[in-house]
Amino acid sequence: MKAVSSQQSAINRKRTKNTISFKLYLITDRTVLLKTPNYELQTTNLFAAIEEALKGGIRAVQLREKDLGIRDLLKMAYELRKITAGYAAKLFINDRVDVAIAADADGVHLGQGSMPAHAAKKASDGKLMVGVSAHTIEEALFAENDGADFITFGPVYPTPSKLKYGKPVGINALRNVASEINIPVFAIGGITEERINEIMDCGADGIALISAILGSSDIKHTTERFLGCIK
Ligand code: 3NM
Repeated sequence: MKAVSSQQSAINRKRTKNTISFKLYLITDRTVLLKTPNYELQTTNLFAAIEEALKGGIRAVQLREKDLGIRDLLKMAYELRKITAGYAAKLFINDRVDVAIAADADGVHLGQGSMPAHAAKKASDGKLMVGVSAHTIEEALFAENDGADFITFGPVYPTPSKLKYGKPVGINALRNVASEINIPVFAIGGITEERINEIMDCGADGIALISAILGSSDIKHTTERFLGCIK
């Protein structure tokens, strides 16, 4: 096999990293929305909240409503597909490759208990983009070698929904993963506006988040501020 020079591998790395067109990845959670202080004034439901984020510039949304049965999830996926398409935004479905295919989503986001990345690619005839949640360098390397298009890595900071899994991974682990992994790395977990610079300085390619946007009292403007800081 032909040896690849270090310059060539740097070019390949850059090319791979360029395949993801977004830097901010919004994940849905109806329960966060319900805790927003004045939520009835700003958003009557999740779709309205997502549309506010899209107006603010979000171009990637992951539907992640783990308590829903397949039919309710599919209904939400159809509706979100319509809404995101209106803004040329990507739609990902958490865990369910079948729902992603049925709803014409752009991709699927897989957890460590989901079908592995190579199988999601095969099941979708290579049509779905595949994101994988990784929490260790080993999981990140596995996802990359298994055909994932990008990973989320976290939780970087403490975040209520993940406290049961123990200590957050922290920024040193994020820096290490971002330097070792050739596919894009999205930092996740407890990310607020104040933490964006620290995260991006670690070499992350983007940020994935729920509450800093969905829990905000002004979703559109918060999204705009996030995007302004990431650029
Ligand atoms: N996955 P927030 S952390 C859904 O570490 C999710 O894989 C995580 O929510 C992981 O932005 C997380 O409100 C929660 O902290 C992200």
